[in-house]
Amino acid sequence: MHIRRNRAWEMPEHLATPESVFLDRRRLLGGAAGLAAASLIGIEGAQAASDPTADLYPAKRNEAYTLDRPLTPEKFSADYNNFYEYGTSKSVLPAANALKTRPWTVAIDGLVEKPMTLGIDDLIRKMPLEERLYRHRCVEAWSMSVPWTGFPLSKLVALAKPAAGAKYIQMQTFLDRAMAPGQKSFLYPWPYTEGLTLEEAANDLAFVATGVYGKPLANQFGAPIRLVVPWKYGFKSVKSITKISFVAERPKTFWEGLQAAEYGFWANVNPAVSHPRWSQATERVLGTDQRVPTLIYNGYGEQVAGLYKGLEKERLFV
Ligand SMILES: Nc1nc2c(c(=O)[nH]1)N[C@H]1C(S)=C(S)[C@@H](COP(=O)(O)O)O[C@H]1N2
Ligand SMILES: [Mo]
Repeated sequence: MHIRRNRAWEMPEHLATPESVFLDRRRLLGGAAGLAAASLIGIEGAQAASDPTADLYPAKRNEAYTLDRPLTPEKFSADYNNFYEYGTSKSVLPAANALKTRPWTVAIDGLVEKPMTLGIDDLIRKMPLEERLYRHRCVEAWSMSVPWTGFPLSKLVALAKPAAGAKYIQMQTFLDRAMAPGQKSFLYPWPYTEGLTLEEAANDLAFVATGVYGKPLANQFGAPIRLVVPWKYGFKSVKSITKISFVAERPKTFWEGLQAAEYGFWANVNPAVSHPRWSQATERVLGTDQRVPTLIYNGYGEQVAGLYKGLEKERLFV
């Protein structure tokens, strides 16, 4: 296969969108409040006009998580989304305006000391928000690099206090057919469900995002709270979470339920293991005309490869 010599991933980090751009935009939105925000829906997607946590953004960037490639400009990543609750095309932005993100609760149940239901704003304010630049590699062989704001998943696990016997966490998206027309389709095993082992959830890279591009998450990114696990294919990063269950058995995920031969539980990125219907060797960089080589664990092997010692017989890369 012909691979372009022009390797975007070798460009220095200073080409990433500077934080000042986010700051300016934030000031703009904050100043004129609801109306200005509403008039921007066409470009950036809906955000709760009076988001009660908007003052927390932009959060300070954690310089331990930076990139070897430029950030994807928001105009591309905010209008090229997978969010099947709002349709199976990439242009879900207008449809996702129907997602109501307040009031919103996240239930924590299963094998925990005490099950609880947290209001989203209380939860966000309890957590130490920071910004991280992460790569994202969709199983469909496209990729992007975005500045998420959020907190380590390990902090949420600590808050939940898992009980003895808990081995996995299962995370679910809301289920509301009136709010999400895609959920009227009986072709899919709604609600969208994903899972991780507790060891994966404890890894420093496992992140819970409540914002992106220096603002609260726009709806199409999975507002108001989503998972981000950048060493795995994008479908593991479940959006718009309402329930987190601590369980003893490996949970059955949405895509496994749909097509187990093609989408497994582990779904770690690996250029050497093809999807049954296409190669995973390279990826198209969103917003460019470039294809670049895909890296094992999406370039995060140093941080996560150790999680899979002794599991070599499993389908780690599907
Ligand atoms: N609830 C839900 N979460 C989801 C999806 C979805 O359809 N529904 N799509 C997944 C897939 S395939 C990808 S690649 C990412 C896309 O995230 P983005 O739209 O923010 O780029 O979300 C993941 N999380
Ligand atoms: Mo994806």
